[in-house]
Amino acid sequence: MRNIAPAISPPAGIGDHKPANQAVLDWVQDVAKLTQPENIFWCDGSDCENAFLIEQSLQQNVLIKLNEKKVPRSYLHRSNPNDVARVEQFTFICTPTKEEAGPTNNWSEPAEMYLKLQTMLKGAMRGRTMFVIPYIMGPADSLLTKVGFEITDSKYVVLSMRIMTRMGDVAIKRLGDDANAEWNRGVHSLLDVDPTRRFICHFPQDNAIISVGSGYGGNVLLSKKCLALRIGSYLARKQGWLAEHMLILGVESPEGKKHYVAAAFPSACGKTNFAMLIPPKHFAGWKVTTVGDDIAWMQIRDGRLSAVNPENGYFGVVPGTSYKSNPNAMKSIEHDTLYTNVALTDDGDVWWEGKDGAPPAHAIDWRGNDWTPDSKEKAAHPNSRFATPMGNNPVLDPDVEKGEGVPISAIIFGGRRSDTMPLVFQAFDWNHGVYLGATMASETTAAATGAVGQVRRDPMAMLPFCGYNIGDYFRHWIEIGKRLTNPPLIFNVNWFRKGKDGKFLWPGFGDNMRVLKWIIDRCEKSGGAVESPIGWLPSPHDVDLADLDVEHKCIVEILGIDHEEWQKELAGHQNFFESLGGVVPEELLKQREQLAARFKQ
Ligand code: OXD
Ligand code: MN
Repeated sequence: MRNIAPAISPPAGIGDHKPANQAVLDWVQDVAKLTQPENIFWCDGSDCENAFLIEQSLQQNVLIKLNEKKVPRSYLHRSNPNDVARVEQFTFICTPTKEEAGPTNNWSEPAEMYLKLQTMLKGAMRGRTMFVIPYIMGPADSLLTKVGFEITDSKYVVLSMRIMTRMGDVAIKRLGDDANAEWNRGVHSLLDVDPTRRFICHFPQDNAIISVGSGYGGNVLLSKKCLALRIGSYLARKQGWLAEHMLILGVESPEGKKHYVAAAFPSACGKTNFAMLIPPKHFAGWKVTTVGDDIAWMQIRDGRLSAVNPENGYFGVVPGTSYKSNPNAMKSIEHDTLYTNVALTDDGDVWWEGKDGAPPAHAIDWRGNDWTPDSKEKAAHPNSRFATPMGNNPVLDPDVEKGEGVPISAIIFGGRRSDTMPLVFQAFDWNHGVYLGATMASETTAAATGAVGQVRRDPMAMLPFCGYNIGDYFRHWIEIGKRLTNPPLIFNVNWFRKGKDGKFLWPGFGDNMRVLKWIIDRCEKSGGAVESPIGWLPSPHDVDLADLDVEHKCIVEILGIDHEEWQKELAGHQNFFESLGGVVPEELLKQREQLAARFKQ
């Protein structure tokens, strides 16, 4: 199998960076005793370690080197075709009681799951190298920053973690030698990449994760979905902050006035595009900068929410990325990038559906087969990915390393909805905003295995990522609101509404700046809006539509609401709340009643 590779023997000075912390040493010994690797490689995240691991990965066919002139210092990895997305059905929250995991998570009793996983891990790393990766999530000097260690038998994981996290000494230093310090224990083994032996398990009470049987990023870069969101959300509730599936962007006006906005969209709904947005010509002088494209950790500071991006890189969906859709992403992935499951052209370049220019006459597809434009199969997998350091982003926000984070003026919720949801509207207040987040829905995408295009409720885009009972999560949001003296305004957006002809009503991408500008106007108390049953709606003249080539009737349609569709939506909210079996807080049930009543007025 392409991603399972035999042990490597590093030269002296590489792979021997053992930390002093006894708790880490004991844990690593325990895992080694169980998995029986050929050797242990202690990572330090240095350039020479990286060069060594890349060389070994090339020799063992874990990586393919790309054309140095076209995509310098970049590589292609092909995963096992059975292993290309997150596996929500095999993702578990293992808490002492089922109630703690709640109605939206798969649950297992911790002792039972530990036993099952230990049985699978017995001798699993025989003949392989076991890597120990120290990393931090968050800026080096932030109070929110967390230390993690990931054990893995995959070089691809080590190389990806070096891009996606701040890895090495910075973590060892931050942890220090206190054996009781808080840190996350992550164990990953590819096993034999068999979907029937694939489990992604979280033990929030132990601050521990065990992931087996997969090599796909979302399942195995344990820093990301597992620590920063599932364990992170559990810690956040305990410690009084928020761990959210949100991008963070900065918007600066030509006069130099800056706001930060956090936005929760489900997987593969354009968070990376929105976080790197280039305003249209009409908005000359406006600047959008990226703090993060996937995860926000937010704490209360001076009565406001203040956000940091815990990650160090972007793990983005490749298909559809082009100079037209996202020039900043294209510039970010032109060098020093690790690609997974895209197509390889005959001149060693990468290609995917939706890239600028004509398709190549011949390529090798993501499975390693010959491909031509006449092929029935896609050249790149729909969930093929890039991993690229955030330092590559030409519009990286200058405050991305600021430990205290950036102050959030607005929170946006949004999903992929063909109907019902208007382009944008504003919640009446915090609890109404929490309701908008809690009832959010979106059409499913290729980021997780399963049917694509089905509408499902995905509260705060956290359905697959909330590490505890969703009812308690809603309650935590309501409690946070009570502690904010200057709360962000809350909005809902939908770039994906379609007209009767099945065509998108809104061009999206850079033109989303027009919506962002209205949101900023509302934060500045200068933007107009009309009151509607669902919240504050802009009328066409409240949104700057200059130079926009969209028919007025489409604008009216996308900004408006259809009362019949909303009756169905209301029933959908009720069904969803009922499906959660009584965990939904009173405050949100009341919001639903008030919404229904407003439609009757
Ligand atoms: C991601 C996801 O990879 O949400 O960010 O699936
Ligand atoms: Mn995501």
